[in-house]
This record gives sequence, C-alpha cells and structure tokens, in this order.
Amino acid sequence: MSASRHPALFAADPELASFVAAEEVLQAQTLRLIPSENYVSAAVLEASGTVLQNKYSEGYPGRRYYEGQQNIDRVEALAVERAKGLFGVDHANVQPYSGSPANLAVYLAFAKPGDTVMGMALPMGGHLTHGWGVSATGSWFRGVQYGVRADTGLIDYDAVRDLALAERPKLIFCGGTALPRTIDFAAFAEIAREAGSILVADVAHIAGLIAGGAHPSPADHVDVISTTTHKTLRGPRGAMLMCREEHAKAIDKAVFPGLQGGPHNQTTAGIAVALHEAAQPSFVSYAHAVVANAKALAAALLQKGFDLVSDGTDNHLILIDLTGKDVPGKIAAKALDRAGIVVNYNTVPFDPRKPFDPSGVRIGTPSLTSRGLSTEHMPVVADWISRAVDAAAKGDEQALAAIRAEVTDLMAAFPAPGLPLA
Ligand code: DSN
Repeated sequence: MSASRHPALFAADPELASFVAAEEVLQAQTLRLIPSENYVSAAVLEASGTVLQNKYSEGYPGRRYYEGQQNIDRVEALAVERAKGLFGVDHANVQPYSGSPANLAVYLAFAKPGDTVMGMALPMGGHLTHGWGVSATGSWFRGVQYGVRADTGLIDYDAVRDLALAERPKLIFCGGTALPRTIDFAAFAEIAREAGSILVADVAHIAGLIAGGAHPSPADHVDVISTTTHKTLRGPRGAMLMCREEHAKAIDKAVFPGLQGGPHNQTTAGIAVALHEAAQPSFVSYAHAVVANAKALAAALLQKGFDLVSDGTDNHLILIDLTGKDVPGKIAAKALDRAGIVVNYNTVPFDPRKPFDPSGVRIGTPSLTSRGLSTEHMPVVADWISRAVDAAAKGDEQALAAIRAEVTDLMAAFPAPGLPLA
C-alpha cells in the first residue's frame, strides 16, 4: 500500500519508509483512545508535506527578513484570517512550533523570570508549562498551583480565588491535559480581574470542541488563548496564540524574534486547511459527536464498575481511576496496547503512586469519532477495556489477543481519515 502512496520515499529510503508503512497499519488497525491524538484528513496531510518546507520566512506577512515571500505571505495570512474567524478573536499568531513554545512565548510577553505564575498542578490535570517544577516555567518562574476537590474531582473556584488573591500572580493559566469537565472561563476571568493577573486559556485539548460549539468559548473572557492544532482541532502538529488587539504586539514579538526563528510554513499550510475544515457544518457535528461518544463511553464504563474522576465527563476525555481494580495504570495501559487499544497511563488527583507508575488511565473519543464510531459502539469499547483490565490482572495473554482480533475486525469497517487502507 504505502509503496504506491509514497513512491519516492520507498525508492530513496526503504528502511525509513517501512517504518512509516508500519505506522499506517498500526493507526488503521488499532482503537486509538489517547485524548490528545486524532487523524488529520488527507488534505491536511498533503498540505503539511509540500515545497513550503523549502522556505525561510522570519517575520510576519508583509514584514519578512527574507525575499521571495509572495506565496508564503498568502498562506500565513489565510491561516491567520481563518483562525480569527473561527475563534472570534482580534489577533492570531499561527507560528508557534507547538504547545510548549506557545506557552513559553506567553511568559516572555507578560512576565519576568522570578515572577509568580499560577496554573493547575500537573498531577491534578494541568500541564507542565503552567508553572510545574520540572519545566523551565516552574524553575525560571515561581509557580503556584491549584487543583481539584478530593470529594468531587472538580475545580474549587473559591480555592482558586483565595490563592490568586494571596499570590497576585502575573499570569493565571486555566485549562489542562486531564480535565474531564467544562472550564468556567467567566469564573476564571473574574478571579484574574480581582487579582490583577493576565488570564491565559490553554485550550489545546478542547480547541476543536470550542470551534464546533461543543464547549463554551474563552474568547470573551481571557487575555490570551493558547492552543495546539493537532488534538480535537484535527490539524497538523503546531500551535496558535490568539488574543485581543491590545496584546497583539507583545505576543507577536515574543514568538518572533523572542523565542523562535523561521516559521514552519508547511505546518502553517496544514493549519490553514484544518481551520477551513473546522469551519464547515460537518465539524460542528463532529465536535458534538466526540462529546456524545465520551459521555456514552463514560456511562458504559461506570456500569462496568470503573471509577472515573469526577464521575464522568463533559468533553472528549475520561480519566479512569484504577485504584479499586488492583491493576495500576501502567500495567493496564500496556495490556490494553497488546489488546489493540491505545491509551496512556496517567496520574489521578491525589494519586498515591508515582507519575511514572500512576493509578490512572486517560482515554478520549476524538480519534474514534473521526473514524465514524458512534454511541452505539461505546458499550463494546467499554467491554473491551473491562476485559483487558481483568486480563491484565490475571496475566491472561490469550484474552488480550482475542480482544485484539475483535478490535481489528471492527476498525476495518471504519477507515481512518488520511489512511486508505482498512
Ligand atoms: N502531551 C499532551 C497531552 O497528551 O495531553 C499535552 O501536551
């Protein structure tokens, strides 16, 4: 298959090409439940692998340090306009290489080393770059962290407010990587206003849901929106920063020349295509289907006796707490992988175990929804997960192999976008 899809690559470097071909088969045959992953369309894939790769373009459209930007300027301007239209913002910068550099640019724009910054603690569902200690953002800045309530698994907005007023951080981040519930951007905005802080919504996980109207938008509430482009938004691996006009200069200056060199123009083109796709009515249906599938999967898992952080989900993501199952997250994740179900092990709030060997498994529905699976399939998925976790506890490899055969069989009926093979 892949030899005909990538003839030049197979001719020039068959070894590398064979790895790509194997990955295509893996992505087609497995049930991919990592909530930060997805399948880009064939159009996004093509746009991301073009001769735009060959061009250096430091600067911004109309203000570059290299000549020959006639086409590159149009590509970037189109991506910017589409981002502004889709998210309802004054300004968009589509150049950040990915989410971590995007967030670092926000620090550069608004804070000085040593300043206090506030974000959700990583083990509670936040992100490394929200001031967590092992990240540069937690060692160059003074990170203070909020979490969720032990009894509900939900953000305690009163506690967030108390911390913000006590610390008066330069930046407050809301959003994260393991948050199954709706983020109340208006509540965060009120807190940031009282504390005199710049509010940053890191919507990397839910950008596609926001674009499709399946999660409230932060656009009217926050100073800066940071997002990757490759999760629910279904674009290539990249990022965007969006803001009101008053912050546009600071953001642009921080991305280039503050932090980065030449933008990855081939990625910018892929982002432009993804934004165009996300503006279509079919994407509204997709975003709502992602949430409907996640809710159905959460309900089916609860019926199977799983504990879920916050008892369910409002979005694309489910955090399974395996504490009561006697199978830690890592062992469960590896067993699920052998069963053809790809997840990641994850800390759960107040996890007694270490981050590299935690109690939870994080799953989500963006990828399976892109393949056309619907709520009727979610009890089957929950059953596979339940059987695989039981098999992991018993070391029953035969049971895992049987599940894998069932998974491969079902996935063959739902071709993945961008991958022609079944
Ligand atoms: N690595 C991303 C995730 O999986 O959520 C966050 O950066």
